[in-house]
Amino acid sequence: MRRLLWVLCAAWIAIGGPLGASLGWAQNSAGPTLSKVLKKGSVECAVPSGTPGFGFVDSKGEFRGLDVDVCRAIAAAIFGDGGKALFVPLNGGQRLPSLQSGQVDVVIQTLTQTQSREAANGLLFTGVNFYDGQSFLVRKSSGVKRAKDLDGASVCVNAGSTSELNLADWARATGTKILPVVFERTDEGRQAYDKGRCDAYSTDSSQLAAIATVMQDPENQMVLPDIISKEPLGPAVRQGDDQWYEIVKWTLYALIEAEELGITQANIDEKLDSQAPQVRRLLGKVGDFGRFMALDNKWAYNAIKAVGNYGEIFDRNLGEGSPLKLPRGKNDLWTRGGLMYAPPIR
Ligand SMILES: N[C@@H](CCC(=O)N[C@@H](CS)C(=O)NCC(=O)O)C(=O)O
Repeated sequence: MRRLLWVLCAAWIAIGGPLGASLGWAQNSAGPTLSKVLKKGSVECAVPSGTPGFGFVDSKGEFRGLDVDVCRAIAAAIFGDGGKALFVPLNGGQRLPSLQSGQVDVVIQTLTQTQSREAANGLLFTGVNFYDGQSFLVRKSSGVKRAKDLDGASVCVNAGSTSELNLADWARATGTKILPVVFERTDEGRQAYDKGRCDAYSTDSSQLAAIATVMQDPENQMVLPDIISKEPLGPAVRQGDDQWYEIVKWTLYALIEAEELGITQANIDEKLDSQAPQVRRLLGKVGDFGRFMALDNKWAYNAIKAVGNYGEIFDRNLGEGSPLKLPRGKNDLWTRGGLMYAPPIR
């Protein structure tokens, strides 16, 4: 039996593998979404527009942020040009319908991966680009130090978000009396809190740290240390186009893998001469990893060259190189105790 298995396995490797690749078992012609993207010459991404660190428009009118850069990486993987990313700002409740209707090709808008967002909405999450958790923003002058101090408080929250649901769950589970004040538009909820309409504002804690900086009195803002939920944020695509799902998924993984392999935006051209097999595969020196997704074999090279590796993207937008200075924490590589782990590109 063992011998038979060995023979079958050897036969598959000898014949099936190479034959599969040469016969094109690998899907290497453009599927529906990639064809559409190639035809219009751009990738349209729903991204945040008013959340420093994740997605916002800077003083020069340029979109910046972690989610924005992941979109640029996808555009670069496809076109060799991060400038082919188009950004579509939406309110929280519009994010899922925008995919269903075909308005955008991918949503990368601080979107939490949940079971029902996939199963009930015909979507697929392609991975996690930021591990977050929900908390509360309060005014220091209110004296509130912990979530339990919020008993009887009004809390501004946005509709169409997991934040709204988590708040209700948390209030029920802890027996805390909360008055939720729900807003359709992302900016309205925040402004209402800023104007004193609510005692607290609740959403993902890293977003709170970011928006605290743009409140009227940033010094008086405090994010509570209590984390009431798990918010794995990441890109989502429509179900039914496996190739597009793979392109978005593996582009994100390529950015994470690049960090693990020490490939940066600055040294990537030197790394083209590396003899390390993993580096050579990632950068398209060997193998057909791009072509398997109907892309150029330099897909990952182009993505990394355009925006840097995951660590560089984090640092520039949210970490030490940004005004927010958020710690890497769970978003560090698995080799340093974090959760960022890319399956092998081979
Ligand atoms: N991550 C949570 C909640 C936080 C969130 O992403 N909020 C929405 C608004 S409801 C948003 O897009 N914020 C960023 C922005 O548009 O600037 C979710 O997926 O529902």
